[in-house]
Amino acid sequence: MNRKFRLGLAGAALVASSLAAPIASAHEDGETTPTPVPVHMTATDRAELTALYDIVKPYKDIQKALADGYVPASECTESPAGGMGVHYILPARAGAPIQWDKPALLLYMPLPHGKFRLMGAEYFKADADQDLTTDGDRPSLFGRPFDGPMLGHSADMPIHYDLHVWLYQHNPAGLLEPWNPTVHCPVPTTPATEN
Ligand SMILES: [Cu+2]
Repeated sequence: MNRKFRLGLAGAALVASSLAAPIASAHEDGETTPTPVPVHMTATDRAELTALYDIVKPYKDIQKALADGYVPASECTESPAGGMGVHYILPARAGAPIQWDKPALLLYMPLPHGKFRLMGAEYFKADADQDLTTDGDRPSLFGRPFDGPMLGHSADMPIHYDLHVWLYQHNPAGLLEPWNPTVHCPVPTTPATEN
């Protein structure tokens, strides 16, 4: 989700990206080099994160995502800090309790000819009290507190927390950082104008 209105509570987690060790099963498909899993993670966090690569992998085929009920939830999203691509959301999961093996959103880079390349996943949790100044219900996954609470990015989206995981698109800012500086949305093609 767009971070235009993001509050700055998650900055401390930036240190998470500085210490790293390789992850074994991350990129057998060789598409990109995912950000290594930080070494400070607990064994459980590392195991879950490693498993997540395989859980999300079938969604490299966007038809699989559509068949499972994911629907487009944003245009290609970009900020000065980087991009997120296009969000696809599974609405039932977005309203359900956070489960590490069931991310509510998928992140895709739009490609020419209507194709999409899977970059990662995102978790979403509505803020229980809808108050930007309190964060007593902030979730964590993989040892990383969610970003937020932040305003919804559309009229029907509540104040919420979210967490991005750049499984299949290396993020030099960190595996769990919201914006990926390597991601740039395609320049929209302007229709040819008559002279
Ligand atoms: Cu996002």
